[in-house]
Amino acid sequence: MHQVNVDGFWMDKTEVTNEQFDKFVRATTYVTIAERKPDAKDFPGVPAEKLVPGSVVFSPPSLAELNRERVAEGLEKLTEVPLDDHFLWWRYVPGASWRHPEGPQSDINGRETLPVVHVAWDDAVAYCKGAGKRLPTEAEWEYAARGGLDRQPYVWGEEQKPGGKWPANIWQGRFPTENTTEDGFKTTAPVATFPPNGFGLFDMAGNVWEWCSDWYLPDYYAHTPSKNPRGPDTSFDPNEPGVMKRVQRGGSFLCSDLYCIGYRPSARMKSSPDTGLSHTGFRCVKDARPPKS
Ligand SMILES: [Ca+2]
Repeated sequence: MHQVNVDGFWMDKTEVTNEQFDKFVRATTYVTIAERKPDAKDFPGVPAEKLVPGSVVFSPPSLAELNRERVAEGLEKLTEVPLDDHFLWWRYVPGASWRHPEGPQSDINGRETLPVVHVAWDDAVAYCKGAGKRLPTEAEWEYAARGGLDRQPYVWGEEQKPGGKWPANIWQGRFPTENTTEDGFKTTAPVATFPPNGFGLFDMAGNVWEWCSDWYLPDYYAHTPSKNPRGPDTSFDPNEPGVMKRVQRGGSFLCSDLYCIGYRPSARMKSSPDTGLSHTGFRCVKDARPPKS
């Protein structure tokens, strides 16, 4: 923990919605990464028939399904889905994209006020640019999330569930197989469904993860410059060496206190910039004053 200062900035009150993203795409004919055919030279060794546009969708196995597979492989039955293997609940779905969040048969009709998902970092940057804004730095994001509170575990304060009510769209139940939807939502919620933080910003905890502009290094954040830290010049994730990653913040509807507790304002996440996921979105910021030239 250390103190940093950030210059004044404005931040979108909500995550960017499907409706907002749709307007941007119509105006610019922008095509998101999930909708583009993957380039063979970026995926050496992958057979041509597998190089199809798509995105990664949350698709948890049931314990029974998992055990059927394990028995077939001669492995012991499990009593819970293990939490150390995220490949168990993430699946690459051909045709999945922001327009088709669960795959080609799904669409966003009636989901106008839900946060846009399956947007890669480059897609988020393109949207912000088109809006005359930019992605927040990780430090800006955390400052904004805390909403004026000092060193509190949650963006709303100290108690996890004040007054017995969940103040954010996160996961209740045994992740990833049991979602009790105690907070009212199984997946994403319309933006601004839950109360805002002290700065009037909605969903700074939960709903969807939000891209930041910074590259990810595990130890950078503990030793940043004290003035307007902008992230390291390079990226390294010890869990996946060789894959450059950008920072994400805020947690999502999939964050459980049994697993990542990613909805705390101190929690960090990272993902490769070309990856869209069904729980990842973003919001933009704008400098309060143009920088002096
Ligand atoms: Ca969020």
